[in-house]
Amino acid sequence: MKKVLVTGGSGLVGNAIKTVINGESSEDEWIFVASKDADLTDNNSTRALFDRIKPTHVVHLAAMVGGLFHNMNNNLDFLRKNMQINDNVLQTAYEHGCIKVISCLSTCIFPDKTSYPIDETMVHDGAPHPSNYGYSYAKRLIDVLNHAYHDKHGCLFTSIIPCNIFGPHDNYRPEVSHVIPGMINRMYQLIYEEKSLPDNEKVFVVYGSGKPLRQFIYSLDLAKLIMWVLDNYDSVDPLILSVDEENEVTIFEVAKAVAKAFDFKGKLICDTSKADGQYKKTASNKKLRSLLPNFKFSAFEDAIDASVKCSFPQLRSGRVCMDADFLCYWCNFMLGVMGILTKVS
Ligand code: GFB
Repeated sequence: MKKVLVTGGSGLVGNAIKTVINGESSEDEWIFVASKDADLTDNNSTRALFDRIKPTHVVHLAAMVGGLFHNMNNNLDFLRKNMQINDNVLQTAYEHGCIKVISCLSTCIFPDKTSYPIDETMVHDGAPHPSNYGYSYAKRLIDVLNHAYHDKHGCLFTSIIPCNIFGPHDNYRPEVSHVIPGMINRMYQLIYEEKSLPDNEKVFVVYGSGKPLRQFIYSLDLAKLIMWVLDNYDSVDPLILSVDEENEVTIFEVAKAVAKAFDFKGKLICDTSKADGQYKKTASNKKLRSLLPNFKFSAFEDAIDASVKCSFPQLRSGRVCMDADFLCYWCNFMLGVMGILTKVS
């Protein structure tokens, strides 16, 4: 039986793992911790957490995260906070003899000037996009640390590299959020809070040109893949967890999918005074497909629809980033109704 510590357990991916586990019988023990349980930028607090939990395995999701605009304005904090968190967690996991640690990176860490599609061998081949160099270098260092712990102590510390993630329990705060929760929150405000205009005269603003391309993985699909990696992937080398290349969409197509989910009757326009960020970060999932050829990703529009419906309690309550148990119940109910909760085959 594994005793699995999930750091960042109250976030988007942490809650998705909780939702998937609720739907499965597992003999393993899972402990989800949030920043209120331990300050992982502090070494003693990290040690105290591991002394208390004594995990055999760690799914390390805790990090300072955010969308393009939050990264652009805070590269130093993203770099320093994430370096501290990652060094504390990996060193303490080593001191506790943890059998396996899976850390979560992101496809934004790859070089900006590169050939496509990107694959796992290209992590360190050049500078990342200037909008998120802080986050990117801190996350790249995890891969370096994983190899160093393996070389010196034989540790099985590995990493996954998801593409952009979205789903229930996301952070909707516009100033820090990623594009999908940011749009969901702004569309919600426009439809339900903006009373001065009839619906068909309302205008939704897409930040940037709408042309950048992104691959988006639904948090519940990612959760299932993380659980598969925990039991089946025993390499220190990183593994990209992304939808197929042909499922890449433009930011404007994302806006259209969100508008459809809200049944928005108004107009979509682009505000090119806002930054576009990286044009694309097209990632190959060939390695994943060689290991799990039949994995079925949720259809993008269905997942957007579910994410919009799951966001209502949070947005209606005005608490744009919370992780109350009520949400788990509401989302399980919604996801059950939409038949989204299925097993990895
Ligand atoms: O998810 P996002 O913020 O980050 O997406 P990245 C940014 C793209 O969406 C840009 C456009 O092209 C924005 O112009 N966009 C349109 C919006 N409307 C909105 C909105 O309401 N909010 C936001 N945030 N964007 C991040 C990295 O890059 O990807 C992070 O900076 C992390 O470190 C994350 O890796 C997964 O995809 O550009």
